[in-house]
Amino acid sequence: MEAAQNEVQQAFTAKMQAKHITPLWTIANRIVMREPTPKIPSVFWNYQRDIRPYILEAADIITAAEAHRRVLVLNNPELKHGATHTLTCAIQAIKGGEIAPAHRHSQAALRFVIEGEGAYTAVNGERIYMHQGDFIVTPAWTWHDHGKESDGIMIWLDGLDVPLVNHLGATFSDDYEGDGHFPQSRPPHDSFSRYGSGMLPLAPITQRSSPVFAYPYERTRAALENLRKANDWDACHGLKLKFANPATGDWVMPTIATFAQLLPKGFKTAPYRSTEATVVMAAEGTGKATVGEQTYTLGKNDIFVVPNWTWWQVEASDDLVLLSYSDRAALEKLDLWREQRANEPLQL
Ligand code: GTQ
Ligand code: FE2
Repeated sequence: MEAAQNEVQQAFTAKMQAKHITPLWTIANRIVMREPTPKIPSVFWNYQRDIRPYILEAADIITAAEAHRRVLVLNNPELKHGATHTLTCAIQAIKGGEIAPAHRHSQAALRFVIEGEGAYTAVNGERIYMHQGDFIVTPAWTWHDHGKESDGIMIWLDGLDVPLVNHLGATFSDDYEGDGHFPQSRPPHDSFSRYGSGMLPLAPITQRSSPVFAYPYERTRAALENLRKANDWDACHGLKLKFANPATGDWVMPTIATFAQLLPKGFKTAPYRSTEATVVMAAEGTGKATVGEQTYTLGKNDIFVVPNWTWWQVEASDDLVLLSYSDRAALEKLDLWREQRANEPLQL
């Protein structure tokens, strides 16, 4: 508890303030709390109502070249930039004939593809053509540009560790000089064949992120569908898998953990909380999510935020597939990841 201050102590505290010094006894219980007290609320965006009309409107009023990235950032109401205190969530669109020019940055990025066909992300000159539900990786400091040769629009979710990296004061970025494209260096989907087919090159793999840049939804969905036959459900997660770096078994990126999850029709998860802050997108199906005091009705491509240390549960009205990402990969490296399952004591 903070000690109540008498007049002499108050005067002392005030005097110290001018020197940018604080007596610890006046603030102790605000800086070393008994448990995490999230600084952000949960948030929800309905894709059809809150996102789609506006990203289509953005596509009418600005070109990808002009915008550099045609992106609408989904912000937590408590933050200037970020869906959580560590991660951003944004919606990007590209139209036929457009190029989003190559650049690189120390922030890592992921994409969950929402709608459309035919656009690619090129990572270090390797094109990855995107399909609905695909999880695409843009490791930190890799050159990346996006493009679309065919007609029509393509829309996807971007998740980046911008608030985390910026908070740590470690942000760098660079624009590629030239016509927008980083030169094509490898055939499309080369990384998937080289590293993602259950085989690996003989040479050692040294990069810190997954050498695979695309985790196609087709494969994700088939894995979940086949595994449901095992009838091996986790009370808090249903059937939840992590996307993995095939060279290490670790998370795909050093800072961001990514997941795919199946909740079969009628399944209701038991309450769960952890120190990670998570952004969830419903890739398929319908259901209901309860996050803290809030309850959200989920449809395809709806997005919600689970703040750190907040109880949440999900109920599937239909077979429900969730794609999600969190700061767990960073927290684990700092030995700060903790979890608690409903009706289990907290073990720290
Ligand atoms: O596609 O390169 O949402 O650099 C934010 C920053 C997307 C991107 C974002 C970026 C990108
Ligand atoms: Fe980028």
